[in-house]
This record gives sequence, C-alpha cells and structure tokens, in this order.
Amino acid sequence: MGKKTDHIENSDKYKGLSVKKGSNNVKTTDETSIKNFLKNKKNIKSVKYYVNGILNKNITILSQAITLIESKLPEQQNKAQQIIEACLPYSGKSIRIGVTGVPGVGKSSFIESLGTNLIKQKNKIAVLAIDPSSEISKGSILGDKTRMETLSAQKDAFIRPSPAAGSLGGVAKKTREIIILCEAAGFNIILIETVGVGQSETAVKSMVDFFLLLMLSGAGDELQGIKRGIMEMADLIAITKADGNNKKKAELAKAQYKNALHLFPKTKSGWTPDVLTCSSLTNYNISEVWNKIINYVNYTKQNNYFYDNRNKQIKYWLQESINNSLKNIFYNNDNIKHKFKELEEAAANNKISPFKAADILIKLFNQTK
Ligand SMILES: Nc1nc2c(ncn2[C@@H]2O[C@H](COP(=O)(O)OP(=O)(O)O)[C@@H](O)[C@H]2O)c(=O)[nH]1
Ligand SMILES: [Mg+2]
Repeated sequence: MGKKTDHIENSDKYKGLSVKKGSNNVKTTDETSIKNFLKNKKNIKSVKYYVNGILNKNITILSQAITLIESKLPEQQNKAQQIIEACLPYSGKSIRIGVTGVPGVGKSSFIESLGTNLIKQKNKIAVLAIDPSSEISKGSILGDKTRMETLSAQKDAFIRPSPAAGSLGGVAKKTREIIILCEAAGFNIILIETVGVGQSETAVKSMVDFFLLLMLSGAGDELQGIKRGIMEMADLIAITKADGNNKKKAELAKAQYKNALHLFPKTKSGWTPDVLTCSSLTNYNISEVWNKIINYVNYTKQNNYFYDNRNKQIKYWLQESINNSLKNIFYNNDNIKHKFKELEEAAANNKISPFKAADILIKLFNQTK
C-alpha cells in the first residue's frame, strides 16, 4: 500500500500534488486535487504548441499566447518569454505605425478606414493599443470596438485592446512583445493607437517606424493638449474629419500646421514631415496618407535610418528592461521595504534630506544583496 502511494507521489504525472499522510502512516491522496490537477494539466500547453500555432497563423493560439504575455503569474510569464524567443527570428518584417491624437480626434475611425483599404490590397493588419489612462478608467481605448466593426470582422485583421491594468512602462513592454508575436503570425502592418497625452507617445515612438499625429481643425493646440514635443515626433500630421462643412476649416488648419512645421529642427531621419487633410467618413485622402507612409519607409530604408532606428529601439528596450527589473528587485527587498518607509517619513519631516535617505537605502541594499 505504502509502495503504491509512493509510486503515485513520485510519478511525473502527479508531480506537484499534495499527498496527505493518514493517521496510521498510510498515505491517502486527495482525489479532488488529483482531478483538478489532471484538468489543469490538460489546459497547460507546451511552448511548441503556441509557437507552431503562431507560425501557422492561427489567430486563436496567437490570442492565447498574448494572454500569457499579459499574465501576472510567473509561470505563464516564463512561458511567454520562451514563446517570444522562439518567434523572434520570424519577426521584424512589418511596418510598425503609431497613431496618436487626442480622444475623439478620430484615431479608431482612421484605423478602421485605412485598415479596411489595406486588407483589400492583401495586407494583414494587427491593431494594438497603448492606453496609460486605462489603469484609472478601467476602460480601454480599443474597448470601443464598434468603431472598428468592419475591420474587426475581417479575417486578416487582428484587433487587441490595451491590457487593462499596469504602469505605462509595463503596458509598453507587453505591446512590444505582442508586436513580435503578431509579426511571426504574418501580420505585415502593425498599427498602434495611443492617446495624445504625452508620455505614451514617447513609449510608442520607441517601438514604431512611423509616427502619425492626427489633429482636429478649428481647435487650438492648447485645446488639443498636444505639446510641441509631440508635434516634433510626428512623421506626418493628418487633419481629420475633412468632410462636409469641415473641409474648408481643415484646409486652413493644414496651412497653419505646415507653417509651424517649418520652424521645427530637421528630423534625424532626414525626412521632411508634411501635413495632409483626410476623412475616414468619406475615405478622402486615406490612400494619400498611406502613400506618405510608404514613401517614408522607402526613403529611410535607403538612407539606413529605418534599420538604425530599430537597432536603437532594441538597445533602448534592453536598458528599460534592466531599469525596471532593478527597480523591482530594490523595492521588493524586505530590508529596503522596512527601512524605506522610515526614511521616507523622516525625509518628509525634513529630518533628513531625500538624497541622504536614498544614499542610505542604496548602501543598505548593497549590503543585503
Ligand atoms: N465627420 C467625421 N466624423 C468622424 C471622422 N472620423 C471620426 N469621426 C467621429 O469622431 C468621433 C470620434 O472618433 P474615434 O475614431 O472614436 O476617435 P478616437 O477617440 O480618436 O479613437 C466619432 O463620433 C466618429 O464618428 C471623420 O472622418 N469625419
Ligand atoms: Mg479610439
């Protein structure tokens, strides 16, 4: 009897199961946990399953793998990392485009319109989102999928809302990882929607080849909350909703923004950003915007900026990852946790300078590592 349960305990099949010891020293297994274990085991899929699925362009499996990336469980995170590593050699062949602008400017509508056109030309489109506000609002900017009804019904389109929680850095890192999987699954155009509030643009800029800024006509820059820095990042500005009564106003805004762009310093890519008007409602100039993007890609591939920029982005993400990991290790260190509160309080009460407090904490961390 004892031998039999030992066998169960040691068997790979049951590894990790809790085996209770009976009163007369005979081990009895908990049947419910065996059942649950086997049920879970069925759901645990191998890295190979995900990688093969992604490379075979299976969208359901791609979605499942993205859920692993978004998971907080270390085991799933670990699996996600292995999947990303395996997909890496098959990634990189897309055009990555960031689409930004204030809420309501028409980003989702634009992506719907452009995406639908591009799918007709046999492209495969993935739409992702970076939404730093989602943590607070719990709503995701692509939650309004209704604006992308046509696109989301297409089999060559993949639309994934922003993960609902997490810091901007965390969400951005995940988005970068998701890009790799989408590319490995054969999506050749990646569109990343982000709200024009500042920080998120910098994160998006660091993962795209082309940065498109959408602007409303008839609303001042201040009203749109668009900072000069964001305009400087743009490879193209498109004035949206250039239809009906709005068309004239849009043309006027175009002239104004063109003038403003003249005053900006030369871009690192050597490309001269332009301003266009467009309408997602009437499809006006949507293909012109696309032509600009293609021209940009050709131009920057010729002068090598396209590749240099991607290399720089990889280096940036390497550093970002290290910085984030180090921060986590530091703040999760038990000694630091304890001392941090104390010194924070002391600094707040002017008993110690914040610099001195930081110095003490770093020294303590070095000692306790
Ligand atoms: N007239 C007109 N309305 C538009 C156009 N694009 C978007 N809209 C409207 O503007 C609102 C916000 O659009 P949405 O795409 O959700 O903006 P987002 O918040 O930037 O993603 C919606 O009511 C759209 O119907 C356009 O080209 N013309
Ligand atoms: Mg939107």
